Amino acid sequence: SSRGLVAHGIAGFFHDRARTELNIPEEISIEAIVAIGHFDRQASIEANEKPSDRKPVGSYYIKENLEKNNMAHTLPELPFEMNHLAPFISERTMQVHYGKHHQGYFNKLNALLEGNTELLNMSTEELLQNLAKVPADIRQKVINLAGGVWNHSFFWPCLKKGGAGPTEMLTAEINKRWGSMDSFKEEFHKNASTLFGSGWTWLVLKDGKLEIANTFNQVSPISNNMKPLLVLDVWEHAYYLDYQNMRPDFIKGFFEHINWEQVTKNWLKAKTE
Ligand code: MN3
Repeated sequence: SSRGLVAHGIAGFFHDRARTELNIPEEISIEAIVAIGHFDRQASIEANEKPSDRKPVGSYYIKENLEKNNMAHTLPELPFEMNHLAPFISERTMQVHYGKHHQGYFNKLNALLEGNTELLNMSTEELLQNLAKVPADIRQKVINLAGGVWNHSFFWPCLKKGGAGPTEMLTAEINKRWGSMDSFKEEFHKNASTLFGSGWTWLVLKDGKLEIANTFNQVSPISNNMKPLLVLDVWEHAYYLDYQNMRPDFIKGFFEHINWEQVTKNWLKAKTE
């Protein structure tokens, strides 16, 4: 059945009904709400309902929160064209990875949280940083799905073809920590190539220090007080069409496609937080 979204410009006759059906607290003005759930269009037509009889179900969204959260759980635009990274990452891989996997995490997360206004009004970042607020029976699903959303949204801007190297300041920090850029790459490569199964290899700021860390499945370092600066997705779906089982070749290509401007931005932001 099709769903009609009850969104912007809700007709006046709908206000009271929406407030009642969706339990919108008195202190929230109807103008502050950007979308109030949805109604079942097909069922409504079949029942020969007048629009004023339609009952909204689902959730209401607070406009201010949606803006703050960049529309809560909607897929961000890719910062480049699908074929931008080829042949390092082919257009086909991008279509599947971004269009199916990343989109899939959004869809499943939205479906999971449907009806839970408190959680829907938290950004993916807030969810992952406040897992204790998530009911225990859906917590693992939120780790998987919100992690899948956030990690991929963080990953794409880390990639770029033909970018410049790290800034002098960041290079100095990496040298201080690993001795040289080559040693940093060597350790990153080792982490990424030996991660068993599915996961991510990160450069993070942890207690103010640069560290390389692996996370499994969709676990995000932001759930563990780390501030991500750079990441590589080493799930098979990230490279299998282009490299089959040769993950090390994919990692080698990654070092040639790091958006160091973005990493520097992440680093400067992490340092001041
Ligand atoms: Mn992935």
